[in-house]
Amino acid sequence: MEDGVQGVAPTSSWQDLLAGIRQAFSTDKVDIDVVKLLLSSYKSKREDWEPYAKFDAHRYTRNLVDEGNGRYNLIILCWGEGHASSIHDHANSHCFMRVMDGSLQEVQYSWPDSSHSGTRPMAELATCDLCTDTVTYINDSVGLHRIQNTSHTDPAVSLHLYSPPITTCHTFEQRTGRAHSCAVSFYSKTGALCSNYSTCSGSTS
Ligand code: CSS
Ligand code: FE2
Repeated sequence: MEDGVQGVAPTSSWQDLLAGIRQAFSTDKVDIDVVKLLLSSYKSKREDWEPYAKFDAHRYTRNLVDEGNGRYNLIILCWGEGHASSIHDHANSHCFMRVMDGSLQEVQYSWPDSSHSGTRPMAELATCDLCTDTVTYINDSVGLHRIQNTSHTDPAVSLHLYSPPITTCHTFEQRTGRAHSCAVSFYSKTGALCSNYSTCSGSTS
């Protein structure tokens, strides 16, 4: 495993991580660096998160780990080979992410220019390859993004923390910048499958 923050090997257990996050969100003030450090400090063991890692053959899944007293949601996302999200915002929430297995690619975009709304291709800001154990952060001031598992042979799993919890976001058409409102849902909650699943992952145009 690669070293964690500033060359220090991760030491925290899954229980430490869950308790540390609960503590970090015990007040309304979110310290982004503290949460990133908590996620980096976790020494990943597959048996901790695998009970939540439920895959679908056709699209990525969102699996609720912890409702976080209503202040945040901790979610395991499962990405089959070639699966991708739409370009999306984060509904004014913080979005923290750690890759638990495999690799993912993040492509960041700027917000569409409102004076050309719905008529111009979206501008790419950056592309990052996120290997196992990478921790990243985004919010709406940073921009929009798409996450994708570009591998044709390996699945990927990532742990996401959204605060406040996201129930509705916007997806964006890459070719036009046109936005659509989208309700998000869970494929499973604390290990039990849900019905009526929707990821908003359909629009990749
Ligand atoms: N925001 C997407 C995943 S990429 S951060 C989602 O929660 O479905
Ligand atoms: Fe996202």
